[in-house]
Amino acid sequence: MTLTLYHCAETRSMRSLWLLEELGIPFELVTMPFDHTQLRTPEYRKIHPLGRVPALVDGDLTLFESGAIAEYLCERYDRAHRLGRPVGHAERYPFLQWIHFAETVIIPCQNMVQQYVFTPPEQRAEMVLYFETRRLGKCLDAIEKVLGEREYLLPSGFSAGDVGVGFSVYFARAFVSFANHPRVQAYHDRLFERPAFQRALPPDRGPLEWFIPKLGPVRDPNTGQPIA
Ligand SMILES: N[C@@H](CCC(=O)N[C@@H](CS)C(=O)NCC(=O)O)C(=O)O
Repeated sequence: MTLTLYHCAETRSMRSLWLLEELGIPFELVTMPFDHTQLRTPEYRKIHPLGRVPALVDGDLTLFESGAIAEYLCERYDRAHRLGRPVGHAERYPFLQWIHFAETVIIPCQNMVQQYVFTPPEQRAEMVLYFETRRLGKCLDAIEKVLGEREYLLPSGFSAGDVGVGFSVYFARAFVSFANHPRVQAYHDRLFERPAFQRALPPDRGPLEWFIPKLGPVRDPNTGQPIA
């Protein structure tokens, strides 16, 4: 078995790790610190040209987009189609939509991490924080609406789409209150309980502990309530 995942805890590579855990297939995990000490080495940039995570190596194949990795793992290793929806399946295109919607949800969060964690307080752009929080809220509205009809994003049940979007929802909880999104809250809690999700969490620290203490006061622009 030559399947190797390059990973930083609780970043987008958690999607790939969680999916591998759901699939229950053997793989090698290379966990790196979320800084430039290993991500930007020439050696790692031969695997991921931007020096980011995730990257997946399977024999001669190297992939470095989390959505593509999800599609590949489902097509190559999900023989029973528990997590994927193959070509010809009635839910194929909604499935792909949710795999990629995961990025739409995480991008406002990424921009807020850049603002809150990597930008000195005096240089933070309040309007960026405001716009991104609003944009994140709209994403949660869309998920809330779908979950009004079912427990997971697709009518037939849990899929790799929930892994992608679910990680983004897990991450989003640091920046927005779910008070106005009770179904998203229940979805988050349902996913959090999954054994495969638990195995994808870092063993040595609490949920999102790597940045939540650095956020300071975060207020939801919709409710005015403090978040973290
Ligand atoms: N669209 C890419 C984004 C990858 C990405 O930006 N990963 C972040 C972690 S969430 C990263 O590695 N950042 C490190 C850096 O930019 O130095 C994917 O989904 O795989």
